Amino acid sequence: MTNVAVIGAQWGDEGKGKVVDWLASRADVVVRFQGGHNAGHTLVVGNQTYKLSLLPSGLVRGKLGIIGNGVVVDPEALLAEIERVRAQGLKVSPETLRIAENAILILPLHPAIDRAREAARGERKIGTTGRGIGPAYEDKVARRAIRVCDLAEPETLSEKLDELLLHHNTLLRGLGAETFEKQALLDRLLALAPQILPYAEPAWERLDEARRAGKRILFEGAQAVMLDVDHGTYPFVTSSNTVAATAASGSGVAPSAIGFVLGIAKAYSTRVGSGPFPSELTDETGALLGDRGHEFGTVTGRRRRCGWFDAAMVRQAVKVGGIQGLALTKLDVLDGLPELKVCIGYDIGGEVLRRLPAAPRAQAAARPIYETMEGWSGSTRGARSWAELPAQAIKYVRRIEELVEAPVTLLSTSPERDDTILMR
Ligand code: 2SA
Ligand code: MG
Repeated sequence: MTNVAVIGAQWGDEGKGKVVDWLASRADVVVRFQGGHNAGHTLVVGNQTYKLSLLPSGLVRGKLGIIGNGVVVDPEALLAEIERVRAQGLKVSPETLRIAENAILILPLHPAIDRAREAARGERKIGTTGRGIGPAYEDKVARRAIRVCDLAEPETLSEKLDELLLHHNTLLRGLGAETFEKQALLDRLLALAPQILPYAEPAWERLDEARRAGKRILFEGAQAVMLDVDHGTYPFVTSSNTVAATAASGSGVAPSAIGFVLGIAKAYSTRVGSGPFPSELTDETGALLGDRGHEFGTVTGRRRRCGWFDAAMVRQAVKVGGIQGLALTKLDVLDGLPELKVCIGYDIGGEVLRRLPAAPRAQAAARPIYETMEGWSGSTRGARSWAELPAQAIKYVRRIEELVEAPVTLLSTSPERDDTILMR
């Protein structure tokens, strides 16, 4: 197996955790390269369910996990998550987990700004996870962020806190939120330092060594292409690039180190948070998909919006995300529906488009153009071979392949890791 990058092809929650877990058994190293603890990756192993946010999913299989430089790390959330999975019996130590020394830290002021800003936006809120992801990436690009390596240099921390607080306390005051005090933050970081630093290292070097030793690397994306800060439904996006190219820049490897890009798509669509969703169903079919698919946010518990599969959007995600094959998940949620619709394009004020335009008002005005397909009466749940699938379900998958212009290479038929069909 070559090195695989796994990315979401819709708006997140496509079942990346399960697929990464499936692939992790064939990999040596699993790397997270963007996002932070806004991600929620659910892994079902036997009768244990692991909900990971920041930790690379490979840890569950005892594989080396690396948190790459492209990730924003909330040190307290990380330590809490480590404790939580340890209580479930997982071994997490500097032997099994490494963190890029140049990864960005999320400080308590970041979620405070995230939430205050969302509150100020009112109706026009983005629907962020409130974890401080956006404000932390803003600080990175503004060159004032505190990085993991800074924990080893108290003077650097002190200088950077001055700059950060000058900026953020002004903002927090303007938003009518509580400000932060330097000494308290500095003490907190200095107390965290000895707990975080044992994991820190130049991760690029370890990845380079792994590559030269012929080890297989799995790049674990979070969120999805339609939440990409450049290519997604901006401004209703997350603050990182979620496309496969980020696997290289977010971990410090060459683009050529990524052998295959696997996109994950759910057999229908969901979205959590605000923003355009042309194929959204606000009727009982939407509610049915949500109930059957247990569509609630892993991190925030928010109910996810549900709708038909949007092939036009996934096709776009395939193109911009660099997706070479798709893993289609949760097909079983569609079991028994008499009729299925697939969005193949948009009608925007009378103009027909096969892609989602970039301008927000045009996106909001996009009405789905559907192709209707017959459903299937049999069950696909837990199927482990192509032969177990109803003929109509196979037709549905084949049609999706044609429309999105990418082969379906994996089919996942339940949250259980082994309920997976390798298609080619
Ligand atoms: P943020 O917090 O700045 O990244 O939010 C910006 C937008 O990105 C969306 N977003 C997500 N969408 C789906 N799943 C995500 N992870 C969790 C999960 C979400 C949860 O796996 O269930 O528990 O609610 C995720 N993370 C970010 C977010 O909804 C905003 O639209
Ligand atoms: Mg999720």
